[in-house]
Amino acid sequence: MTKRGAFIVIEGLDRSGKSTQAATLLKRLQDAQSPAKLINFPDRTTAIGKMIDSYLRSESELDDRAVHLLFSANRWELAKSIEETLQSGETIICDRYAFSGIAFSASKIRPGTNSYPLLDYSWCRAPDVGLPAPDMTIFLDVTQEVARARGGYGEERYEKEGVQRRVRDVFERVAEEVEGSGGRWVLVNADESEEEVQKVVWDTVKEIIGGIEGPIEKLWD
Ligand code: NYM
Ligand code: MG
Repeated sequence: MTKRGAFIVIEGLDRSGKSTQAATLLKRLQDAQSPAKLINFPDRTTAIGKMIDSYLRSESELDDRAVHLLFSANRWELAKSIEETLQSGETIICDRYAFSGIAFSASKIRPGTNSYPLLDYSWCRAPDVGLPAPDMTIFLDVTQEVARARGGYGEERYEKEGVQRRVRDVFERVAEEVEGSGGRWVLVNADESEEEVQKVVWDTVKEIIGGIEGPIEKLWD
């Protein structure tokens, strides 16, 4: 039986080193002659992605539920191409996925208060049910202190310490649910040096880069 590509998601807070690690992982796979491709969410190049981009850069305002659904729609518009790529035998490394979708939306506070959620956790999860499920999610866990030492956050919406702290809490619940539903969630200490994290990531994915037997699972199904 021919194997399909592995679907590897890299998740984490802003400043956790996701994009750097995803790019290095891609290079290592290519060096090992293992066909692989890197994608990221939000994919800001599509029509939906452009609306998200403008929202993140605070150039537009959108209702919190509306933007949550746009993030999900942005994944759905690429779902078919993800499946085709995996079936063709190519591995996908994906920088953020539905887990960021839940974590960032379900950590929003009600305006003028400190209480959350504004959007209920299961409401946030619902639109992503049925998407292609990752074979493995690597969560790059960075502490607030190290993120700060890396030069702090950028200018985009959500790139603030209070937001990141709440997002981290919601990610813990996401991790439990992924594991509870049979998914693989690997927590990596992202406070370590770039090289150290690279080593751990490579050791973690090595076993699945030869391909996967069996069907692509569906998320939260
Ligand atoms: N983000 C990302 C969401 O709020 N929901 C989602 O579904 C996804 C995929 O977008 N702060 C947020 C997390 C980030 C922001 O992502 C932009 P990046 O990877 O920093 O460009
Ligand atoms: Mg960012």
